[in-house]
Amino acid sequence: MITPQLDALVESLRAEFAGESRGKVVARLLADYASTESDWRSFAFHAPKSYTRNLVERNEHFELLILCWDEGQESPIHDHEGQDCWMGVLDGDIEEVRYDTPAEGWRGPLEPRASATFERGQVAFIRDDIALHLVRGHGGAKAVSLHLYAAPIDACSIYCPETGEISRRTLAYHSKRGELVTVQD
Ligand code: 2CO
Ligand code: FE2
Repeated sequence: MITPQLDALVESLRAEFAGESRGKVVARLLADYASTESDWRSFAFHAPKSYTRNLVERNEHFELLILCWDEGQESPIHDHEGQDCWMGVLDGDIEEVRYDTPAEGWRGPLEPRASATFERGQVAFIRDDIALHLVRGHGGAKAVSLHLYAAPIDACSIYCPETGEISRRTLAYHSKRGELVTVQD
């Protein structure tokens, strides 16, 4: 797989996270890549069952993923394990719905706090002390997004919108560097 611009982005991110100013220019790097490049397409796989998580790079500092959202697909309401999460839009429009984290032990329906739509080249940021969120293609349409977690996350908590019930979800990869690793129907 020949992906020179995506490789260049990974190298720039590596240099950024190796330095003192952890993550300071990450949003700009992701925005520059998302708004101008398209060599991510060889790493993007849509699947009918759920949105897919496609690994670009993973090291001790960060994890870079391409997420593909097919028509009508959305994430559960979830947190990010205390890590920083940037989300840039590569194709289509992405909607993010934010929720307040319920108080410890609280159970009941979760009400959205805010919703925002991002277009190609725009970058959103979230962390657990900001909000929980749900992500989907705007209007149920297809979309592709670029996610960076610092540090990598292997699982997260998901919240039932009707009851507030919390459960754990393992975060799997659909592909790694363009090679399929799971079969989804
Ligand atoms: N955090 C979700 C995941 O990694 C995607 S929503 O954007 O952060 O599957
Ligand atoms: Fe998320």
